[in-house]
Amino acid sequence: MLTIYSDDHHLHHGRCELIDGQLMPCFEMPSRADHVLERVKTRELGPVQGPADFGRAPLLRVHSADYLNFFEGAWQRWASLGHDGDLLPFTWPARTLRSIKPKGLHGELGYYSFDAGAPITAGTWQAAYSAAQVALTAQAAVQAGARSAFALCRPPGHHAASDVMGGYCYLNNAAIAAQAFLDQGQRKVAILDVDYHHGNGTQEIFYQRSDVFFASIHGDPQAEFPFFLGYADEQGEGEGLGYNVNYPLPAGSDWATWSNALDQACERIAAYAPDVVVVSLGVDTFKDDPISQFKLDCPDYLKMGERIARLGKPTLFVMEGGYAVEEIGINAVNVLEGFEAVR
Ligand code: Q9C
Ligand code: ZN
Repeated sequence: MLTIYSDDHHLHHGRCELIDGQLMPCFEMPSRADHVLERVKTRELGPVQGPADFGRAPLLRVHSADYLNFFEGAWQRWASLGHDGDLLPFTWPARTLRSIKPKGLHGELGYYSFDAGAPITAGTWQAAYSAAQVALTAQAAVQAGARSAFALCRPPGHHAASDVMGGYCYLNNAAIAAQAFLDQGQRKVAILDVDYHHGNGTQEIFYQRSDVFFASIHGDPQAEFPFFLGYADEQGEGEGLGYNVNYPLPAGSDWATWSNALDQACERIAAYAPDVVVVSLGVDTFKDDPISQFKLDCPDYLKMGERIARLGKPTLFVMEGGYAVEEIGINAVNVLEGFEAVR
């Protein structure tokens, strides 16, 4: 399997995040992608190539121009105010306030974010831009006829909505790739999100559309981030009604519980009969993940890949979460090797 990877992810290294009332070093750190790349190489998964540059146009198919302009320019505005630490939002247009866009940097940042989990640093735009190009380059390989490809994206993307960042995510790599498939002549794309957290950004982007089917298996938002989306009654809206499915699972879920949801998701995807499948590949479902509550073990990821392969569709894997840094490479590449073992 071809892997697309860019060193530019090192340009994004947030300093800290607030967890359980404590400021902690960011769990979403550069060594995550380094470990996955290392495992891709030691397992000889296949060639590793850098991304091509498809420019801004494919990003604009998913994100608003105002949002991209704000994100690209935010660090300069912050730096010109004399700061050199991470730019973090701290006030959002919650229910009792107005959803207006103030002119100042912090007001605008609150408008374009939903949590304080997406720090903007000097290199964040470049890293996120390159991650989106990584996804698009892997997408192009599948579009050109490859059975599968792996977009080793960092930062991740599935929490990023059309004009909102959050949850370590800025640009929705999987959504950008899914839209590119459609723009290049595919008629139906299914996105399977196996990250521990609900893919709220991806769901929002395609919620009113029937040309993208979105299925997500994740920690029950009653108790887990992102809390305000990802419930089982969210089935799509308008044209999109029936093209969104959520499988919220309780804390402590192991492979038996999780794989039952995967079987159901795959049956729904098979019934949709997509031309291509995009997998939002988070491996924070791992038993030792420091911020998650599922109990999957390393060999389970092989079975995950096998089940996805049995859909029999061209498949693009896009890296999302996974914070047990020592095992992230083993688990992510196990999914890819499980996929490749099924012919
Ligand atoms: N600072 C992904 O796995 N945790 N994102 C809440 C807030 C946020 C996870 C802590 C978890 C986001 C791509
Ligand atoms: Zn996650």
